Amino acid sequence: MTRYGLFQRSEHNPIITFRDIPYACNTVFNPGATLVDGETLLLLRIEDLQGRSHLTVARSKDGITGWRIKDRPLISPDEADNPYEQFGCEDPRLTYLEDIGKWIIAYTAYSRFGAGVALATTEDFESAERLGLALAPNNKDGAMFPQKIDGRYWMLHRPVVGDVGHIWLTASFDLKHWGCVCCVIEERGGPWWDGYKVGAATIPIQTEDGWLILYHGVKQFPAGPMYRMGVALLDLEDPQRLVARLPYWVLGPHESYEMMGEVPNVVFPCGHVRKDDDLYVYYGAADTTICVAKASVSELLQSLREHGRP
Ligand code: BMA
Repeated sequence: MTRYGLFQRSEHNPIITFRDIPYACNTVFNPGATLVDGETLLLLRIEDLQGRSHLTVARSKDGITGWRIKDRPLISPDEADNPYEQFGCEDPRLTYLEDIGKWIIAYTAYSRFGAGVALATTEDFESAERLGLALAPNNKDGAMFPQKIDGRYWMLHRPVVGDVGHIWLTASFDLKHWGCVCCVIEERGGPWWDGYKVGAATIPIQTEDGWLILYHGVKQFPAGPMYRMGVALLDLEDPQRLVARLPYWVLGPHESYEMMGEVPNVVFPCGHVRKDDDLYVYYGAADTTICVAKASVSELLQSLREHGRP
């Protein structure tokens, strides 16, 4: 792994490209991630040759090499007569909920109505059951917390109103009805690296200091947007309270595979796998390939203690 700052990129990057997919496609990016039976499982966002995205399962023993990729999608806009995902299923985030013994897949359902947050469940990643749209358009970046807090399920999400996109929080007793809506991480405006839009990256990570939140921040340049990753901390018992946020980004487009592609200058993480103190973050590079970078959870927390503020 090559080390710059808090995150080190794998020397195998990009770890998955369209050439690894066992059927014809355009690009593969923005994967959700989880551990299943000790193996890393990625739910890949694959863009087909019509321009629409679907979600396909990949597995690897070490999470970096030797990917075994399914030859058909787990969730695709074709298989369901679902008007809210006719333009595609994008950017999945995977959360295992012990109380129901299933993973929740939160993904962006894209249609002529705009982008909304859809949920599905799976027990084995062989088949998935749709719960439908949880949050109406325009809304993206749904990322569920891995356990109930105060008797409720919680989810980060990013509604867009006009040109403004902050990270909000919502809660539910039954995974169907969502309420208790509040804003937790704001875009910082002006020239900030996360001044234009922010959205959850991977699902929240439980630590001794609070819920560690990886998020993407967007800065608008004349040549187009720049997507980078930052970190923040929410209170463990009351995730509505922002405890700290780093002023600087921790991963941004520097390598050629992040700066060139379908959409240049994008690192867009949707999944992580934690192995003790090591955090492997899986991200889409330039909306074209999949990469991984590693950080130490204790170093991220130390940086937040030293440089973070609410
Ligand atoms: C966001 C999402 C992501 C994409 C990113 C960069 O709005 O649509 O899926 O990776 O833009 O193009």
